[in-house]
Amino acid sequence: MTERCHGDTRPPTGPRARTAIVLATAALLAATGAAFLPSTASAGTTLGASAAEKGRYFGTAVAASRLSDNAYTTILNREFNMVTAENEMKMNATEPQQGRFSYGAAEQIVNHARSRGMSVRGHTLAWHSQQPGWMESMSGSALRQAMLNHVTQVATHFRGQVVAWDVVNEAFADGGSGGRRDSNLQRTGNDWIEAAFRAADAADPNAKLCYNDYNTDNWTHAKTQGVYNMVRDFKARGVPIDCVGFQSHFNNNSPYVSNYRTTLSSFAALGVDVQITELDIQGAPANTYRSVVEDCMAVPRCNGITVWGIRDSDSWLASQTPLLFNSNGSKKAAYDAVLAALNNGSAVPTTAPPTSAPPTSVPPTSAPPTSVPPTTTPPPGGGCTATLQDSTRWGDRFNSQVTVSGASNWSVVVAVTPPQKVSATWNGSPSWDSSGNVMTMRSNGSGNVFGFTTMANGNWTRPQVLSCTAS
Ligand code: G2I
Repeated sequence: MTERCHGDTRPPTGPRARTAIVLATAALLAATGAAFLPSTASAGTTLGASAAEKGRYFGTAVAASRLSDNAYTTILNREFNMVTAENEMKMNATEPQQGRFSYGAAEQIVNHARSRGMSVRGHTLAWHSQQPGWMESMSGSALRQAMLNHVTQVATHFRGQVVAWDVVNEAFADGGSGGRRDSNLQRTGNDWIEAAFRAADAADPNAKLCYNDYNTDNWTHAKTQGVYNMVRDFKARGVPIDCVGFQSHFNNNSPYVSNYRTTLSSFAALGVDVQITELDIQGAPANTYRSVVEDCMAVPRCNGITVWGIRDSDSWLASQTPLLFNSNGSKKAAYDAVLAALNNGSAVPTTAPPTSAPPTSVPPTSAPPTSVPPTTTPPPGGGCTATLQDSTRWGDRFNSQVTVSGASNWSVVVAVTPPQKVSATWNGSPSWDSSGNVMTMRSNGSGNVFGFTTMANGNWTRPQVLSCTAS
């Protein structure tokens, strides 16, 4: 069994080393019981901030071609802290000719996201659809080799930049069989999926590796059960799988059903994270969006939700108006329902840091976050004061909150200690120095309290406020 730290950018270690860390953490959890934070309502004002306050993410699919649209990027940068490339990391985009890789459009998205403190989900390494022409006509061991080489090359290229990969997408058949979908990849042998996971594991040991599919939301469906049995088998045999993605394209033919929560929690009970990866709902009924978010928030291992586009006009199903923003960029009723459900939801369990990497400067979680005194920027003269307060801590990361006083337009410089990395921010506009360790956060009209998530990467030193400048 292997497991990865969400957003972990440490250099790869051997699978066995990771196993030891996870077993130690699991043993600790089992001994102490999962420590749930009280489900008090929080008051995030954006989707990403509200999700991050609960230890989760809220993401969207992004098309590189839309990054030049100012209305689009304004919403993207304000609301989301996870990004999936809608098409740019698919096999036909990244290896258009065999052995010749092309990453330009994908990198545009990755750079846009990561330079603003958002994380990236990779979609997708192996799929029967959107294959490049040269691959579509291949079969047998040549195809198997080409697929594995693709997985290895692409996962290696993005190592450290992608927190989770949809390693294999949509490999199960629709209908009542519960079996695999016929495809050129499937015809290379039933073990093609686990081979892809092992190749991805070798290429990027720290990324979370997911199986992703659609119409797997209804617990009673044969397809859902087929995927469940595969994941159970993988966990039993030590195939390196960390997460299952539920696309959750809901429409009149494939509606949301109330056993969705059972589906999420049943998969999570197998020892994988679950993520909602491509959410859209025909007509965007607020109640259905609320139910979906509540279901995720009720499952501790449901660690993030991604909607498949920002505005209705960005959707692959634009005529169904299935998203959270109108085509003019205004928030829909479904947006308010989602934000409220995030703010009312439970935080994921807190866990002690892995025992193999003890905290260096902060005592373990037996001391509640609020008992640590806040630090205030010492140097006066900038025209404002910034006070950093510890917030929630998880096994691999922690949140900090900074309160600014003395100015309504400000910029605050914060430093983290390598190998720490900031993986998400909210209520401000961040920029970074070339080391990636020093973040300048500017006010963006969201008030005078901003926050950020730091991946500890083994170092639990509290981030430092270096300056506060009124502007
Ligand atoms: O079909 C919805 C999603 C189902 N799950 C897997 C996802 O990867 C898939 O995304 C969609 C994209 O949203 C579409 O944008 O995948 C489609 C292709 O399977 C994407 O459509 C393609 C068109 O078919 C192409 O003609 C077009 O060139 O988008 C391309 C880029 O705009």
